[in-house]
Amino acid sequence: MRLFSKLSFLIGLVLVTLAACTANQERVNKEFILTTVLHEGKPAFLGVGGEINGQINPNLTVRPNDRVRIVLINGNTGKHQIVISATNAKSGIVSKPKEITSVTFQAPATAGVLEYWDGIQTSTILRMKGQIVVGSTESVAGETESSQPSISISSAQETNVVTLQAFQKGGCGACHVIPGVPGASGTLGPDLSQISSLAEKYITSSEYSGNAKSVEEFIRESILDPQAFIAPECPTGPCQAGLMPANFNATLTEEELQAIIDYLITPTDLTSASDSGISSGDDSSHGAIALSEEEFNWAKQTYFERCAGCHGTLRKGATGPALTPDLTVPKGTMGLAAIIFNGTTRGMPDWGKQGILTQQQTELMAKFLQNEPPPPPEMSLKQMKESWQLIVPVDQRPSTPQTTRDWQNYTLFTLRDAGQVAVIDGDTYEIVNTVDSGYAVHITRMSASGRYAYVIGRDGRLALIDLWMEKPEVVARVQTCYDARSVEVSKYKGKEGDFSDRYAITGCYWPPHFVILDGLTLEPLKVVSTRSYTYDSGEYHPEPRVAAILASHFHPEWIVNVKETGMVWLVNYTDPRNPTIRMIEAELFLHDGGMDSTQRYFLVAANQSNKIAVIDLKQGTLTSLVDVGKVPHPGRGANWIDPEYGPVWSTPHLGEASVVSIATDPQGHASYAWQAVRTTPLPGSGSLFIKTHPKSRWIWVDMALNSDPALARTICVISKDDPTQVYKCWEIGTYGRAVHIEYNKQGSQVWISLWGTADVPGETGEIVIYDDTTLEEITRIRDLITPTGKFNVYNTVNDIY
Ligand code: DHE
Repeated sequence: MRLFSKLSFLIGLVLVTLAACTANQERVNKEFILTTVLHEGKPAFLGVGGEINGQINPNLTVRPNDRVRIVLINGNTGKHQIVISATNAKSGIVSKPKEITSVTFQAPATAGVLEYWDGIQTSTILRMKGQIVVGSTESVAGETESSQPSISISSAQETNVVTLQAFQKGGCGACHVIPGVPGASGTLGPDLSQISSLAEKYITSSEYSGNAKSVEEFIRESILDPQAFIAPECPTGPCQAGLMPANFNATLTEEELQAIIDYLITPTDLTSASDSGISSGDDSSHGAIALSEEEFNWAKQTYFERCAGCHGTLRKGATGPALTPDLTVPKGTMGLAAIIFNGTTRGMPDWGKQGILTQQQTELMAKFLQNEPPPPPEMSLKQMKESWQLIVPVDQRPSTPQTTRDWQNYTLFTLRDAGQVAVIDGDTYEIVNTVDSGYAVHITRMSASGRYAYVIGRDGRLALIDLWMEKPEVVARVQTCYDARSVEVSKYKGKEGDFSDRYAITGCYWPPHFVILDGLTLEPLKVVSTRSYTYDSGEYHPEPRVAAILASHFHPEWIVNVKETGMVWLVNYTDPRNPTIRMIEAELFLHDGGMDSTQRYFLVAANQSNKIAVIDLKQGTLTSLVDVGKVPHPGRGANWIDPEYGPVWSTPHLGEASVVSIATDPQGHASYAWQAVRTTPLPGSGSLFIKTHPKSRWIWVDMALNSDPALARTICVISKDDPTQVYKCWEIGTYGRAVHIEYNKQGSQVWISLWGTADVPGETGEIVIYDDTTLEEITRIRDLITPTGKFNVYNTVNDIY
């Protein structure tokens, strides 16, 4: 029996290492875990978990065409490798105790029997081999049961197995530290190492709001009715109400619940007692994370729509953490579902609480995340050209503006969940037209003349709108990728030529590339991959996403921010089919940014590095890396004159409640230049955008992603005369989030979105317009579907912010 020692812990280890051991990115439908043991004096494979648990050289039953993975844990010191007959598939070689490897292969299309064996221990090959039975589940299950020897398990061992399974099923380790439980090192909830003594303290304190009279009752209450009492201390600060799932009543059996309670009161040595070799409850090995085709496709699409932006299409992490199976499987379905449903204080949205995903859907997503990420498709220039539609050729478009409105004072509003853009007259507040654009529209940029608007959807679909038409309409469309965030135009006019309205560029998250297009027709001209090496350690990165793109006024160049490699690429578009690129080393996780008031310097947030990189667009060099607060998110930032430090550019933060201002005047205020000279506290974190205008005395800032709903719909203004503190904050509505600020052309009014919920009548969203002098509300444009970003034509062309 000692041969199976510590096997339960090995399971945890398997789960941690699973993805790393798997080269193949395709979805696995069937998974088995084997370990090596001495059985009756000879080496053998032992099945771990699920239907093969405890069986020597088990038969592995699969269906035709299943994608099968066998994970091998070395149970001793010998060298081992799994080889599959007739497929050429073999695992790596393990030689140290607990070392793990795996092999993934495709089962044949027809029923039959394959063999697996140890490719190293050839002298004992007769003992270290088994069958892979390809056929219907019913026909092979009986065979498996009857033909394989198995190992009996003591009742003490069984109890510990139930305990481990219960912790795994509850996903407790995702949020709590629980000594002795594999992978239980979460920091979202209280550390449970000393829960007995803490429970005694809590139930006798005056703050206690529950009904428990004993430690056991306290733990039971905490699991079944988590809102009864919120523990005061969590590892990262005060514990948050609503984070602990309230559905354990339905998901844990009484036996499992009692096992958890007993263990937390009196932890036992699960290690020595788990000689049985039984799984700790890993659900990956027995299909609990399996999804039907339909569920998998839904989850894949939902991941792309909701999660890929922060966690990466390949799930390797970016703004949010990596979500590869080695990291997700140890958290378990319930642990992951809890995080998806409730969100986290570190910025993960509460998809369940917001009513966007149901409990069942969060569990589906949790299962999806424990599977290997499906490989996303590439896109060629040919495919882009096939998607290209020239709806109104250039010579059939108006030669002069067909409207009497001041089209330069149009503001284009993203109606995010409607997949539309509204063109609104800034003088009359009338909606001039609403046009269909891509999915979850992200941003709009204007051509250098202002006549054309380029709208990019998250699905990589780009729409070109002609603002000179009496009713602005889409004149061309194209799709340049599957996942995009940025678009920009050629703006340079000077000694090196006049490139106004000539070219456009889209920046993609997936595939990781940028595409140069004809600015008037959207014909795709050139695709350039950003797959490359990180600026610092030179690691190859398969998915360096294109974040912000801005057009330089100093050279015919675009500033392309390559997020994961930390490089700013200056792409010269003079000859767009043969572009030259100057690569500037900056900092990892470049995201969004804007220019200083002279437009010579570009300031971009390296958000997860808590820095702002300053690029000199005249010289094409990195000027400085400035330390700011946690997770800066400037949008394009705000330029203004600080009474003490002269011209500054400011950014708020997602991760802390402050606006930091960086001095930007190396000529007039050399001693302050490129330093973070001022921090103005805000009432909350979660800021996405800041804005001002040269004529304004205010700086406006939102806190759209604050977890407190009241702060999320609050806007603050800071006075340029006294920037030491906010001047005033107020809620702009009774629901939703106040997000993104824009001025009208005159710089006299401020437009803010109240971002609601698409399917809640009366709360879908509106635009609130304020007088910038008095801060009084002027009017509201109501019943818009989820308005988010907004872009005034004149201000966007001239980079006024
Ligand atoms: Fe954005 C700008 C990426 C979520 C509204 N956003 C940007 C830019 C990038 C980016 C790279 C800079 C573009 C440029 O200047 O060329 N945004 C991302 C994400 O990866 C992220 C975090 C997650 C995602 O899934 O997309 C994300 N963004 C959002 C939102 O949830 C917002 C609030 C609403 C929405 O669109 O769903 C949102 N992002 C905006 C807006 C801008 C923007 C309004 C332009 C700001 C400006 O003033 O120029």
